[in-house]
Amino acid sequence: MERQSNLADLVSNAVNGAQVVDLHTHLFAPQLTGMNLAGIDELLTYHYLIAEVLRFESVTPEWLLSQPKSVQADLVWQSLFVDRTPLSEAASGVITVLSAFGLDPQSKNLREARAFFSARDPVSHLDEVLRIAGVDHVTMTNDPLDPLERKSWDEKPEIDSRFLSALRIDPILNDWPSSFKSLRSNGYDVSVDLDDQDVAEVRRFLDDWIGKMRPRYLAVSLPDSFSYPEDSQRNCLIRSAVMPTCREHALPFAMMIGVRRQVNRRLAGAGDGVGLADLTAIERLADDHPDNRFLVTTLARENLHGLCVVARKFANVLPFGCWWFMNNPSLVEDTTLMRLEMLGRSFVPQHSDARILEQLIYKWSHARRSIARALTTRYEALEDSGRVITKDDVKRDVTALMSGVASEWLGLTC
Ligand code: HDL
Ligand code: ZN
Repeated sequence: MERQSNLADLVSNAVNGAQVVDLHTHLFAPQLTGMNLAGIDELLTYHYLIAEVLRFESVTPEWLLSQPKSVQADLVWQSLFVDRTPLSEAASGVITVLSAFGLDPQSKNLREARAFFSARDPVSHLDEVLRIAGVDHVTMTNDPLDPLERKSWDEKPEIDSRFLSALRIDPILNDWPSSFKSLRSNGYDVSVDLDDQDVAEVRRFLDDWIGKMRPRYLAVSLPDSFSYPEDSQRNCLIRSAVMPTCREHALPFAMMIGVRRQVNRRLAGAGDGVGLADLTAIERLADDHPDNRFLVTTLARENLHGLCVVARKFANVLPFGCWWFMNNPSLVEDTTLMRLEMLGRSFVPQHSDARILEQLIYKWSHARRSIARALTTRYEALEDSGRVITKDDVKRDVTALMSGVASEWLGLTC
C-alpha cells in the first residue's frame, strides 16, 4: 500500500503541476471584440446546464431561452444547486470555479458571485484564470464566415500570444449549398456546382484566412454519417481543397466526428446529439493521404476503442481529448487508460472545449484528476512487471501528455 500511495501522490503532483496546451476551446483572445463569455451568468447558462434544468423544471425551452440570461441563471441555480445537489459534471464544474475564487458554493442566491465577477478587471481576470487552470496556450475555434468574428480579424488585431487560432470550416464542408453564398458575398467567385474553378476559389479562401489567422490546424465537426470515400461535395472539398492546403501549409486537419446536430431543435445550442461514426472513413483518409496529419476525436463512447486501433494502424492519426458528452471524469479516466494501454503516450488525453472563460478552471482540474488516476494504474502495472518508475519517467510522460504532444502537432516546439 505504501508504494502505491507514494506513486499515486508522485503522479498526481506531477499532473497537477504540469502546464497545459489546450487543443480545442470556444474561447477567444481579448482582441477579438465581443466574442468572449465570462462570469457566473454565462457559466450557469452554459448549454449543458440549460439541457439539464429542463429535465427538472416545468418550463418550455422556448420560454426559458427567451428569458434574460440573469433570469435563466437564477432558475438554473435554484433548481440544480439549491433545490438539488449539483451532481452532474457540468453543475459540479460551477462549484469548482466558485471554490477556486473563494465564493460560497452553498449560497442560496447569486448576489455574491455576481458582485465578485462584475468587479473583476478583465485583463487580470484572464491572467488569473489561466494561472489557476495551469494553461499556457488556448486554441480558439475561429470561423471566418461568422460576421462578428470576421470584422475583428479584418482589423488586423495583434492576438494575445497565449491564444492560438484554429480555422474551423464546418459551413463549407457540411453545407456547401448555402455556404457558397457567403463565400460569394466575400468576393470568391464560387457556385453551387463545385467545379474546378470553385475548388480553386475555396483554396484561395483557405489560403487568405490562413494568412490572416495563422491557424495551427484546420478543423471540422462531422456527423455520424460521415463517410469517405464517397461521391459528395464534402468529399470533393476534403480531397481537392483541404488535403492539399493542409499539406502546403504543413497544418493538421482536425476531424471531430459523431455529432447529430439539432436532434431537438427546441433546445437551440443544447439540441445536438450523438451518433456512432464509421471509423473506416478515417482509415481510408489517412491511407490515401500519408503526408497529411489528422487530429481526430469522436463523440460516441463506442468509437473510442476503434479509434485507438485506427491510430495504431496510421501514425498520421492522433486521437485527442474526450469531446463534449465524453468529457466526464469516469469516461476521461477509462479513455485515457485505454489509450495508454494501446498507444503509449502518442495521443493528447484532453482538450477543455471551454466556452466560458472560467470553465478552464474546472475542466482542467477535473481532467487532471482522471488523467493522474489512469497514468498511476499503468505505472503500477509496469512496476508489477519489474520496471521501477522514477521521478524522471513521470515528469517526462506527464509533460508529453499535458503539453508536449500537442505542442509538437501545433508546431509550438521549435
Ligand atoms: O462542435 C464543437 O466544437 C462542439 O464542441 C460544440 O461546440 C458543442 O456545442 C460544445 O460546446 N461541446 O462542448
Ligand atoms: Zn467544441
